[in-house]
Amino acid sequence: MALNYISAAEAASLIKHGYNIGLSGFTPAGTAKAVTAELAKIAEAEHAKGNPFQIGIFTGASTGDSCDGILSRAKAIRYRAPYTTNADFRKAVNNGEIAYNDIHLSQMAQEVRYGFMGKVNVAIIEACEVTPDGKIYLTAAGGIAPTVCRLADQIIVELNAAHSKNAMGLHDVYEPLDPPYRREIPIYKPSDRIGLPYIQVDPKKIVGVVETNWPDEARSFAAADPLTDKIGQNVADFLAADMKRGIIPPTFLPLQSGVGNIANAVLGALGRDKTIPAFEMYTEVIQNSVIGLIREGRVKFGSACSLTVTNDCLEGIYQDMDFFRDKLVLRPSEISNSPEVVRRLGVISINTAIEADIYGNVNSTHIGGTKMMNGIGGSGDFTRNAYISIFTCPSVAKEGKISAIVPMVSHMDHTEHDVNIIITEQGVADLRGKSPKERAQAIIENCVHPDYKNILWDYLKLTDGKSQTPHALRAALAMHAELAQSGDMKNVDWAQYK
Ligand code: 0RQ
Repeated sequence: MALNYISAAEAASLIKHGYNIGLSGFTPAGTAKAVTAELAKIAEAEHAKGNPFQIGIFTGASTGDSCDGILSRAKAIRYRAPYTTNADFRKAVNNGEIAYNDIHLSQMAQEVRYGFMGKVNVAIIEACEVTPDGKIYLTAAGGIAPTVCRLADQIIVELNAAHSKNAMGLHDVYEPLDPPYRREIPIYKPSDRIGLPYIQVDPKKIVGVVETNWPDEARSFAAADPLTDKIGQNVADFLAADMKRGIIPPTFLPLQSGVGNIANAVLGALGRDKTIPAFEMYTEVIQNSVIGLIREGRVKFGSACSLTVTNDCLEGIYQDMDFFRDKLVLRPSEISNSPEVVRRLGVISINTAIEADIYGNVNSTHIGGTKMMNGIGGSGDFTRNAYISIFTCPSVAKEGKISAIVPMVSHMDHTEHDVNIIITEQGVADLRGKSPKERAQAIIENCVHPDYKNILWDYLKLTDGKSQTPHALRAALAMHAELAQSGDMKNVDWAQYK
């Protein structure tokens, strides 16, 4: 069956008000771009005529501006799941304009399959190659593409020349069966391949192929600075010490690391610490730093869902594919983030917190307890199932007016039961094997900024000091309330809570 080549505008016109669209991609890597950009124009034209036009978006993780940004500015999104990083989307969510369902990334594909979020009408899949017999070769990410391809009534392929055909072979496409027929996911080491290098679809469902040449919209990262370098060094020193003590085996264990500048700095420090042997990654995103470490031989293998790298870095990978082919694999997000596989492999997880409390609960998603930042992403998939779960963050934010360590988190994503280690530039709190009261001592002593240490010791004096988890409930969120009122948590006055 011949493929039907159409324009992005023709493809967008197939998407109707009320539809749910399923997208390829994970972070801006591998996301559909051209059709969503045209869809925003349709929404604006319909709105100008007084007609409603809104859709639901199901995707792997965040997308680029040509999806979440353009569509939220056009007020074309009714519903979306999961993780996102776009500033305009965030504004719309916090204004109450979009229903945002922030779920664990490993659960996205299965919740779509289970029917929790409604029907997938159209899938838009970015590819580096598509064949008339229905083989779709993905680009820089796995995401939920296999699932939405199978469930959607219609598939639109964005055949993007900005991705080299050398990406063919990078992917390992595997979709588990649903309960009660599900079996184990047979990955026993990060480099195991268990599926196909392409998605096989019924070619009759491919209603159009849109040829584009549109680079990924990945963010570039700020250069490491003394603060992120110190956090990274603290992580590397902690892991090296745990290996010396025999807690981490001498062969080391696979690492997961989140996105952002701190994650990049952590990987940099681990790469430099030659007491740590060359290691593997079983992670969701591979950033520039990991590619450098693979080239240097410090990272032996990288299993991930996406190559969230700058475009020059991606180009370098495509050009050197003979070198990278046996050192990288991209998987669908329910496999890259599978709790089952993470626990089996003994992955060490390293993610960034917005804030943590003195007992080890972590907030990864909300500012001031109510406003969404980005979402939980894959941090929960890895944290709860990790061999050692680590959270990093600077001890203060906003020029020291905010302490990242507070008496009680204003929103909780990762509970005290899941969080093993908290690391700031001040030091390391090892919470393993400790009771809540012991954890509070470790966190305040080792992680809190000097400006806030006495404030938190004084908070503990308001409690009975004896309960399993001592709190003074009226005062537990007083530092947040103080920030909202005076703009500086340091102004908190405990006297009124005595
Ligand atoms: O504000 O943007 O105005 O400067 O929050 O903080 O320090 O720039 O850190 O970019 O690494 O983001 C947790 C959001 C950190 C991210 C989070 C303010 C701070 C700044 C951003 P500005 P930084 P990062 C892998 C795993 C959840 C998902 C996850 C994230 C802004 O890492 O989304 O881990 N994680 N996924 O000033 C108020 C505080 C604050 C604060 C920081 N306590 N109160 N504002 N900020 N702490 C990825 C995937 O799953 C795909």
